[in-house]
Amino acid sequence: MKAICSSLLLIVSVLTSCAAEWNTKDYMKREHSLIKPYQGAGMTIPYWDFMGSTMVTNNYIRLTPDLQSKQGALWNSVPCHVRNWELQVQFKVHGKGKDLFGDGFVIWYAKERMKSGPVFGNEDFFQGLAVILDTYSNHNGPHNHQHPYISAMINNGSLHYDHDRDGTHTQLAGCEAKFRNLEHDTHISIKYERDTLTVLKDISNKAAWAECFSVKEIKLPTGYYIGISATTGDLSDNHDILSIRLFELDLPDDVKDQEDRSQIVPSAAFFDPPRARIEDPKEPMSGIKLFLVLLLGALVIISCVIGLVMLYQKHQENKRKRFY
Ligand SMILES: [Ca+2]
Repeated sequence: MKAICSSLLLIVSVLTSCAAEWNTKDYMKREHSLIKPYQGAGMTIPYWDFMGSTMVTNNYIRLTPDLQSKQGALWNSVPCHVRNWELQVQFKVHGKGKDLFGDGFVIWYAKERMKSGPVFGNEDFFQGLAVILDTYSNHNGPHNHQHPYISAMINNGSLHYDHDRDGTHTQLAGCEAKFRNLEHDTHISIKYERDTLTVLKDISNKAAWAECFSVKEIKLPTGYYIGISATTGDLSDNHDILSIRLFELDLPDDVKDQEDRSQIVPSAAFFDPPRARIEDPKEPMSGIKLFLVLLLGALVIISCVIGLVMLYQKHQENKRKRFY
């Protein structure tokens, strides 16, 4: 009897611990995730739409091929109502270019979807979050960081993404990440938990996340869409997405649970201090301009000398006249 009781107790305790574990588990949301096999019936992907140069294969979704002037995007068709989430994306950026390649891709959590535009294939003045994996430095002058570079931007629809400065004037934070042309798998994780945005990378084949940056006091509403877009310009790369996984983070004590988060305007309390906007140095005087300036100077001097000589001659003449 005692043995039965204790074994029953054991079973119950195992069951309750399982249940406890289950409660705190983070759930993958199938409707916001994209894993192999991608295709449903025919050419469609359940819960996802694609546009531009995007091409679906059995093993990856190619947003752009390694060709000039391409734009592609992939958008979740279901608005995301999860309050605390983690988005993990496996990607591969690769191409023929050794030193010259571009432009990069962006992971979006945005109000509007399927809008092509100048910000890595998506519209400018967007509303929401952009996590930008920029492979090409558009800025001519020195940067205080190297490329490829991962950064985040929060926009309420009023900010312009400035390609010429690689978005450094509107970024929350950023980190360098050499994720291009690697043999091993490369992943990024975007975590939005208790109004803190954390970006992690797993690109060094260690099967471990390394923090890129973490920013507190980020306000994002529920009901936006997850998307990924990429572009090539004069320079190019294959921008491939292998999987997207969205996990709901279960935080039972979170205040967000009681709050209506659907009407929040995207905002951030802290931004990176803008890099000093140093104007590009003035161009030195060109050869022809310098020649003309010197010629003008010489002409002025010559006419002065001629004038003086003439004055002197007239003076001498007057002197002679007085003698006779
Ligand atoms: Ca760039």
